[in-house]
Amino acid sequence: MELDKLYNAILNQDVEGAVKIAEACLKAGIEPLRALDHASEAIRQVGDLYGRSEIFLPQVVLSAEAIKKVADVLLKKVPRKKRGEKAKFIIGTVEGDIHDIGKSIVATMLEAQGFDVIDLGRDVAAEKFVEAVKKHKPAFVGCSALMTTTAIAQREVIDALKEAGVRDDVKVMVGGGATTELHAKEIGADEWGADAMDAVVKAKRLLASRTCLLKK
Ligand code: B12
Repeated sequence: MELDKLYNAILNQDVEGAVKIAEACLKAGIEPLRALDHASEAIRQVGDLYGRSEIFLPQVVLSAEAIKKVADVLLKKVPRKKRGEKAKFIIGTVEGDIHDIGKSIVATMLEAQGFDVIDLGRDVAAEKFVEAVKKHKPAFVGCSALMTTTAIAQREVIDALKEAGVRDDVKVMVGGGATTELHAKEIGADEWGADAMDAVVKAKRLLASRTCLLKK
C-alpha cells in the first residue's frame, strides 16, 4: 500500500508527499531497495508519458526532484558493509547528459558494498575521465548515459582511455537507460549493468575473475 502511494506521489509530482511516504515505508519495515525499485518504476512511467507528449518537461522536472529526495532518504538506510572490496570505482554521466539519478543510485550501492567510489558527477567530458584515471588509478570506470544521443560518448571515453594508454589498466562498465548489453559489447566496454544491483554483482565478478588489476 505504501509502495503504491510512493509510486503515485512521484508520478503526480508531489515532492513533499513522496518524501513523507518514503519515510513511512522505512518505518513500516519496507526494504529501502524495494521502495527504490517502485520509485524508479514511477520515474520511468513519467518518461513514457513525456515521450508520448502526455506530460511536459516542467512535470518531469518535479517528478525528478521527488525521486531524488526519495532516493536520498532511502539510500541512507541501505546497509553498508564494514569491510568492503576496497577497489576504486570512478563513475560519471557522460558529456552532454545531465541525467544523474540512476548514476547516483549505482554509486551509492557500490559504496554500500565497500567500493571506494569517486563520483565525477554529470556532463563529464572524456578527458575528465582520463584525468581521474591517471590521478586515482582505479580498478573501474563507470559511464552512465540516458539519451541515444549521448550513449555514443561512452565510446569516446573508451577511445580517450586508449589514447592515453590507460585502457588496459581499468575495467570499463557502462549503463543507463539508453544503453544495452549489445551496445556495451559494440563499444568495447567490459560490462553492462541493467541496474544498481546488477552493477554491483558484475563489478564483483570482474574483481573475482582476477583479470582486473586492483590498484590501491
Ligand atoms: C528524470 C528525467 C529527466 C530529468 C533529469 C534529472 C536528473 N538530475 O537526472 C530532467 C527533467 C532534468 C531531464 C532532462 C532532459 N531529458 Co530526461 N528524462 C528523465 C526520465 C524521466 C527518468 C530518468 C531516470 O532518472 N530514470 C530512473 C533511473 C533510476 O534509471 P536509470 O537512469 O536508467 O539508471 C538505472 C540503470 O540504467 C543503471 N545505470 C545507470 N547508470 C549506470 C552506470 C553504470 C556504470 C551502470 C553499470 C549502470 C547504470 O542503474 C540505474 C539504477 O537502477 C527519463 C525517462 C527514462 N525512461 O529513462 C527521461 C529521458 C532520459 N529524458 C529525455 C530527454 C529528451 C531529456 C531532455 C533532452 C529534454 C529537453 N527537451 O530538454 C533533457 C536532457 C538535457 C541533457 N542535456 O541531458 C529522453 C531521452 C530520449 C532519448 N532516447 O534520447 C527520455 C528517455 C524521456 C523520453 N521518453 O523521451 N530528464
